[in-house]
Amino acid sequence: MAGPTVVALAGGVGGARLAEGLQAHLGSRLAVVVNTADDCDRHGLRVMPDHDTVLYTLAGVEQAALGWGIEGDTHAVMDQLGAYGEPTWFSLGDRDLALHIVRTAALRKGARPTEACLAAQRSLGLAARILPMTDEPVATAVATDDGWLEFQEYFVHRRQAPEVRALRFDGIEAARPTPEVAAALDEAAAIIVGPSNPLVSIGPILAVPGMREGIAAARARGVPVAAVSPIIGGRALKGPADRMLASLGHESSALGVARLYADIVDVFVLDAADAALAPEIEALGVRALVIDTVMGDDASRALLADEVLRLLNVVGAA
Ligand code: FO1
Repeated sequence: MAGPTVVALAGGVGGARLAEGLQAHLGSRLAVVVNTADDCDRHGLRVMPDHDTVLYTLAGVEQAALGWGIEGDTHAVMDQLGAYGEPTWFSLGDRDLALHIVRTAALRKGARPTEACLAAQRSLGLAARILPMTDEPVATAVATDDGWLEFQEYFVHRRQAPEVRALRFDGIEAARPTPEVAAALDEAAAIIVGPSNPLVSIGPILAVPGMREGIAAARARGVPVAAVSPIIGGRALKGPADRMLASLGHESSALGVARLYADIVDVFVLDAADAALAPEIEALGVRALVIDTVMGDDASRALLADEVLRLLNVVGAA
């Protein structure tokens, strides 16, 4: 390991894109802790969407337009599954399925999810490590006017249409950070909360018993912790975070998100569009850093990562 570790917490697409910028600077010094509460069984295979979104993004093969899945993937298996009467609303590409087949086989032989995921990362030649937040099963359930829904039923099948009335992370009480996550937090030189959904992507990670304590212990050792706002101008760049914040009683703004993180971060990074919120964020006891956070392309992702690392005084390997 060339130098200290930077630990990023990430969920889906937004967090994956910042992780890509961080990997460009840090290589094997980056560990990305990912949410596993979106994981699901499809056609008898274990799918880990947030891990896989970060995996494909760090490998540079993700579907650029969508953020998940593999660019140029085909869907012959999905089409044939439909012919056998299987549901096809959760679309799995042929190349994506290869990962689910290999990972499910490893799990059946007794491997931990972390071990199966690290093996896939090595196969794809990743420099950074992607660490599932826990190896115990955790599943997000979403309360709507149609009752409790499994996460992918809400997110994909219902296209995030229902208003979210409450969230549940089933299994969270029995979950613990993996040994790999605990070690990464112990050796962290900086911790970065990515611009992912604070409620259903970062929320489950922070809800793992012991996770907040691990972050607090790092801070007590002087490790800087920063969060990047996923909300810009009151809107989420992608996904339902803005509506979910509102329907669950939070302010749908960078300030609303800062309030959720105020007890675990030293710095809150917000977009120039929200500069006016900086004084109220600083009133929370958090330093507000205003920069251009919209990561349109690889260059801007690396730039945001560079800014955040400079802010955290962690000089990139480059
Ligand atoms: N999102 C969709 O909106 N439609 C899909 O059909 C879909 C399939 C899919 C397959 C594998 C995978 O890793 C992710 C997939 N996603 C799909 C995205 C996924 O629902 C979200 O990325 C996360 O669960 C939310 O962060």
